[in-house]
Amino acid sequence: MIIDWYPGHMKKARQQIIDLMPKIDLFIEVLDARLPVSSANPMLERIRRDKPCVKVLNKNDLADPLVTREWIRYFEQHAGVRALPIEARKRADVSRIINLCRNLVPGRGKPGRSLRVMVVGIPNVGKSTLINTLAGKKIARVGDKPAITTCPQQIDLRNGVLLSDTPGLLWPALDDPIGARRLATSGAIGDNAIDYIGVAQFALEFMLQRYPQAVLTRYKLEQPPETAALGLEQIGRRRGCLLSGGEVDSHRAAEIFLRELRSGVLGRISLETPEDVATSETDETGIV
Ligand SMILES: Nc1nc2c(ncn2[C@@H]2O[C@H](COP(=O)(O)OP(=O)(O)O)[C@@H](O)[C@H]2O)c(=O)[nH]1
Ligand SMILES: [Mg+2]
Repeated sequence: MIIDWYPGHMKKARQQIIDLMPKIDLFIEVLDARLPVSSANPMLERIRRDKPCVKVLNKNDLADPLVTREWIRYFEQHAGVRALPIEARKRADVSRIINLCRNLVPGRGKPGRSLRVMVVGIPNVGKSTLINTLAGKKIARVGDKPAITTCPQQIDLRNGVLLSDTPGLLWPALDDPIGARRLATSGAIGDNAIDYIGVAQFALEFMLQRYPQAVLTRYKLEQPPETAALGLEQIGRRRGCLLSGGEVDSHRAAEIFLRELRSGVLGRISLETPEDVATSETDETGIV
């Protein structure tokens, strides 16, 4: 999945959401539970103003449950916001979203006064999957490059909720280099657009700090490698990623490591915590 976001695309996507605002009571913002701040686009907070928002932390099956609990507490401190960990394919999780939506907009969600909802988020967080589960049928294509200029229709979910069939598309915010590398690690950025080895080294360094045992066990390493570059080389050797001269093919090793990390075989991993985000905000303002 590659989406090339140019200023023109961003302006159009933003305008599309702004144009629909008068017809929306509430946003369902889809975030990746493994990186719920880096997978958000702060522009949404600016344009939604006081409009209520249910933040769904999707791909909960891949995220560290303890960290996800911290994130839910973090988001629920904000007025007009509720947060929920979900797996977008699970009907039970998705019914909980509808209940939260009703609670946030008490006057709506009844026959004649439907609750009008729009799903928003950056590419690859699971918007289409969620819309399909909400609608109970396949109306949005999963894993496909979304069209930005289609004419949105509302779907009657027959439970007092009207859902925009086209997700509000936000672009990944790549201005913070650490956030961008977390996004690349998660698979949210087209693989052709990333420095594969650099991202794998970033991810491995992170794993060796936060989840060292998962790496040691998975790749049968006796002790933590001194650097991520050395670690990637050891992983490459373990997996037989060798070039003709016997050297490790770092690119293949990087591919294997990132694929396995993303698929969950190294365990449930969260790439950022509320504390990480608070620290980086302090750094930016210079008040360390
Ligand atoms: N593990 C996991 N994968 C998910 C979940 N929800 C969606 N996905 C996968 O994430 C990818 C992107 O999903 P999609 O719905 O197309 O995202 P969109 O670009 O935001 O519309 C697809 O491969 C989905 O199968 C989830 O809860 N858990
Ligand atoms: Mg989609």
